[in-house]
Amino acid sequence: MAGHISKADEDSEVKEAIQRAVSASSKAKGVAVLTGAGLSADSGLPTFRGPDGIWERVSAEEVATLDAIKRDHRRVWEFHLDMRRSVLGARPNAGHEAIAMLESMYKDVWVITQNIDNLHQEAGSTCVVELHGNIFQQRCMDCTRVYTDRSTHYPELPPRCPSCGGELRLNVVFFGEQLPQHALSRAFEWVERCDLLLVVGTSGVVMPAALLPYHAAESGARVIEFNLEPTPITTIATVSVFGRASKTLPQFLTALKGVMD
Ligand code: BJW
Ligand code: ZN
Repeated sequence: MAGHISKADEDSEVKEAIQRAVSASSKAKGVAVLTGAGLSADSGLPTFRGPDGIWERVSAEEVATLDAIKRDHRRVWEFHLDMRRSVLGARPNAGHEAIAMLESMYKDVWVITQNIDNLHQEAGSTCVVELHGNIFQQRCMDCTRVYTDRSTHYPELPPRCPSCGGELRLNVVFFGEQLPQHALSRAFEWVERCDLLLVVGTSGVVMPAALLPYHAAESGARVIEFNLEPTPITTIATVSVFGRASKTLPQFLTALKGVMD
């Protein structure tokens, strides 16, 4: 049928893209990986954008801004406690595991994630920088102490700081807020030092994280993208592998092992 792309054609396109990705990667020394919500989609966690995205159900202004905290902090907490429950029920998928396994193949592997779900650490990646915080942390709005906490029920919302009694907020980065400076500068340093950047499951529209692939390319690194569909990053990528990251990343890793052993 005219215009119809068969499953076999799709599979061979992916295979061919993976071969090109392997050729572009086999001689790399330092590897950085930038990840987004699409990587955790196959762990059952929703993405933010797109038809089934979180921002289709609830507006970011209502639950992910400083204004939202000022207006209705309890609502912001309830939304994120739901998210914490979902994350507690999620396990790293084969994509997270493939990224962790890169450490056995390259000397330096740096993971830069926009995700707040802790799944890279659970999969065994040892060098992870979190650009947008972590759903299992909260910080005091008065004394700034940070607490790690996996609770999903509190007698009072927002919960109070055990040390000074101030209001605790999630230690995640909302729209209009600065990213943690140490995390952001490390991320820029790593993409500058790497010669290969894998960009996985991100729409590439949220600043300043979306600048990292451009910075890597300008600093001479090859950029390989893994996504379901084209994004703004596709235009600068050496190769884009279209498909589910939980499938394509392990395929990439296996093919890469074949040429590096
Ligand atoms: C798959 C798949 C599968 C699916 N396999 N792939 C300059 C210009 C314009 C705007 C700005 C700017 N500078 C700052 C801004 C404002 C704003 C911004 O960027 N807005 C844009 C949206 C326009 N940025 C900020 O406010 C940031 N702060 C900042 O810059 O401070 C300085 C400043 C402030 C004000 C003005 C100027 C400067 C902070 C951003 C904080 C983002 N926070 C969130 C929420 C945190 C947690 C929470 O509350 O729940 O972080 S928003 C949300 O988006 C979350 C994500 O980390 C982030 C990125 O999303 P991601 O990961 O890319 O996911 P999706 O859903 O967008 O995409 C999923 C992708 O996966 C898709 O491409 C799918 O195809 C793919 N996919 N399944 C492979 N199985
Ligand atoms: Zn405090």
